[in-house]
Amino acid sequence: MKTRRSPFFLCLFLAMCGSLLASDSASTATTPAQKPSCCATAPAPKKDACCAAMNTAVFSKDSIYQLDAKFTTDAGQPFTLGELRGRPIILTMFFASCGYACPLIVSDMQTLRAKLPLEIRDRAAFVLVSFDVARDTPAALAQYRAQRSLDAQWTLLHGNNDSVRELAALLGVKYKQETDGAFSHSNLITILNAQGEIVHQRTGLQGGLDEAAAAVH
Ligand SMILES: [Cu+2]
Repeated sequence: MKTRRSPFFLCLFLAMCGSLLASDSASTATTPAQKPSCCATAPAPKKDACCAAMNTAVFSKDSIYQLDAKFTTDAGQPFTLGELRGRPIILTMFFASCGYACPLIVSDMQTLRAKLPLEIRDRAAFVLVSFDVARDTPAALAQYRAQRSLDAQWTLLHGNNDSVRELAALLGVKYKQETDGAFSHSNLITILNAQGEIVHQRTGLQGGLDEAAAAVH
């Protein structure tokens, strides 16, 4: 008995082929992927899934856009890192109740922002991702945004354990919750290019902001 293949399975097949190609060869990182026909023709929910898979295929394995990690903004909206694609990113992983290092890092990100030429500053995305998945709920992050007067150019993200660990591994961020609930963690400001690849990291809590600003394009 013959069955007709549905557009959904065709879409899935094309998406899988795209992923395989991306992991097999670094050369695919710079070659734009063929746009599966399903992206143009499938109904909305399938189109999104298909195109999301296609988009991961055009970036190198070092790009944060290879991650399928899902986050929630401080406004309670679902968010994937792919939404920042095409913009330079200044990103830090942090926790909102940190009493020392994280407030200094956020201040440094604000200083760095002021150092950027206006044209770059307008395009840049400033991102804070919390590794305190239990306490830094979207509501807690919204409170942090208000406290620190962070405007719409800042994206504050809550994620589950897997998403946060996946991102931390890619960025080289280490963190560990201590018995008092606070975290010991790397002090890193990461600069990513429009393709989501790391171009610079400011390590520690002092200096290096001119170099970091120069890396933002
Ligand atoms: Cu901290």
